[in-house]
Amino acid sequence: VKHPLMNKWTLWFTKPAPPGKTGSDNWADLLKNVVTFDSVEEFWGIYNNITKTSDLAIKSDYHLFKDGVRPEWEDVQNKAGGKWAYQFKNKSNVPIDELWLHVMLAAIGETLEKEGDSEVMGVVVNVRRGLYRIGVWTRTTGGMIRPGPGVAGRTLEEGRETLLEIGRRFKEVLRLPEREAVEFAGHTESAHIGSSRAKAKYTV
Ligand code: M7G
Repeated sequence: VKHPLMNKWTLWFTKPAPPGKTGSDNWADLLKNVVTFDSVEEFWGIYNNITKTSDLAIKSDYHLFKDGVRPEWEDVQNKAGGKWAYQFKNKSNVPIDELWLHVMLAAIGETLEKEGDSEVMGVVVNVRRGLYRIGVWTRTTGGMIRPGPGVAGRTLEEGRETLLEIGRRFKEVLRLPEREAVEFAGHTESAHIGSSRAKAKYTV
């Protein structure tokens, strides 16, 4: 028996850049599509057979995105969006494998947002020198949406609340204490700066 997921998901992997190169030199060449699945059983089969995050080389990433969405700012479904992110700066004391598993399960189990919302595009873990970063990518930056044919509109207040709710749920999955801040930044800002160090638009 297979337990179907609400959505089909694709796991991607970013290979570490070769020595002397940075991720920006050949971002697209380093990004590899690993596997697509749409059931709970397939998820566990894959999870049990891939390298644990804690065993990955520096500059690796895992990206778990809805099928049909590339884990890139440039994708049409991402370009007006952004990401909630948190950096774990003490790598040796962080149960990163368990945290990343919980974030993946929240994504495929659709518990990162309210029922009926479809803002979440994917989740990502970055392995960097001195830190792990986990993020949730969203379709919008929490703005208003004008109603149109086949489009349910929303007010600015509703948009903002939808986005903040994802941030709060993400923070809960990471079991962060209240004093820690999870930050949201739009991809446009990140793309301009050329890294994930864009200024936060929201924090929870
Ligand atoms: P990062 O992995 O988000 O953060 O971006 P880091 O600074 O901790 O490594 C690293 C670099 O990868 C960026 O400066 C970009 O050159 C490249 N990069 C990352 N992302 C998510 C994208 C993307 O979506 N599109 C493109 N073109 N480059 C990206």
